[in-house]
Amino acid sequence: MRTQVCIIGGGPAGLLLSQLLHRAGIDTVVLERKTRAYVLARVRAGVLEEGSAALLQKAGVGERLERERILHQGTLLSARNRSFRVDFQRATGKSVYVYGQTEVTADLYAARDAMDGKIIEEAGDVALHNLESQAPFVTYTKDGVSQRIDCDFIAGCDGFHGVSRQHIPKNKRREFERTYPFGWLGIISETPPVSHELIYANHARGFALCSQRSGSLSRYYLQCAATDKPESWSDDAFWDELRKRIPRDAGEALITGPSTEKSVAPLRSFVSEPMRWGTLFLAGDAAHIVPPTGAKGLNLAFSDIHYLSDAMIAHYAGDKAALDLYSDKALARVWGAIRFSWWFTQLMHRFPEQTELEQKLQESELAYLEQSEAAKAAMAEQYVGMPF
Ligand code: RFL
Ligand code: PHB
Repeated sequence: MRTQVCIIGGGPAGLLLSQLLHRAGIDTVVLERKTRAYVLARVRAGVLEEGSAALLQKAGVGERLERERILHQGTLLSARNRSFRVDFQRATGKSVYVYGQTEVTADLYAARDAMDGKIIEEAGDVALHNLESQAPFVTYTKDGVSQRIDCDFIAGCDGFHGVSRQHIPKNKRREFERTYPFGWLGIISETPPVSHELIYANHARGFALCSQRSGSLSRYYLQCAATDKPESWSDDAFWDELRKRIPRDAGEALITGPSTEKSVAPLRSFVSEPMRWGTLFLAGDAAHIVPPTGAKGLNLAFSDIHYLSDAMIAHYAGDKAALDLYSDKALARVWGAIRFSWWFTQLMHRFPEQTELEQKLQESELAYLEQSEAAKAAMAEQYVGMPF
């Protein structure tokens, strides 16, 4: 088989790239290791920046998003069971949208199907070849048979555990990493959200987050030990702990119910540079990971795809230098989000080795954020997303 761009990974980054290139008349094939049902069942991000929503509109997949998204003009931050508000709209003139990653992925699959997009599910043993030549190719197995795709370019959109990044020689790649000494235990419950706006709570017992998917579906998270197993947390234990960490009025109003999903996610900051090697271009979690505190992961994957799709479209239109700028442009925005996510994670979590001095500094910074419009504006500007 031959295509122009072979895309490894059928997550949000890979699907959006395929869709944007297709609309510009560029042929793609997407290779996904898992089944579509598996990809669609993965519960992950919930917050979209306006820029991400605009990109989905541009890709022609914004119709349901436009109807169902929930506009959030601010967020609540809480310390010691007392909350204050950061008004995004007032500080930046921008808002964010709550619209689940599961919905985004479903919309992208539907759009690719409607245009007869080539998505090969359950592609095993994916390997990339001849990356430094003009004639790269990808091999994989499907139903036990080996296959080959020849192409002009390969987009590595296969997430943090994917194979693409590993094809960049170790001595040409620099990795920057920090693993945080805790995880997030997340649940979904078919209960109305405790608050219209998200609540990010700093508490001596650990961080908590109240989020949502709709008026009747809630998403809550608790900071937990990285080694905790979701099975060892009963629903009752989860609700009791959440109530202790969030603002008092929210704790009293909290409506609980059985969880329909429960999982523990590790927290990590990670960047792999450069994001291009020969004919291979990395995008999304394949190149970088942020802790979820700033709600940046999916949005960063989308800004990479904005830069990459523009560069590929310009390349095929005759601008042979366009692709050379991709890695630097994407990395500049990536480092901004890495820094913001690290800052917000440091501010809101309880670290096992935290000294009393560090705790006082954290309290003081939260107090400053509460009092200072300038500090709120800086936080809001980054939360709603820097322009791209
Ligand atoms: P994905 O979604 O991991 O998709 C990669 C795809 O590649 C496939 N794959 C392979 N395919 C073929 N061959 C191989 N060898 C392959 N290896 C892997 C995988 O099966 C998969 O389908 O990466 P992508 O597309 O870059 O998208 C990134 C986002 O999924 C991620 O950044 C966000 O989910 C992060 N994130 C959040 N981001 C936000 O912007 N806002 C949020 O509110 C937010 N909350 C979160 C999050 C991530 C979380 N977890 C579980 C890590 C909350 C959580 C709890
Ligand atoms: C979510 O709803 O899953 C969510 C929201 C905000 C975050 C992280 C996750 O910062």
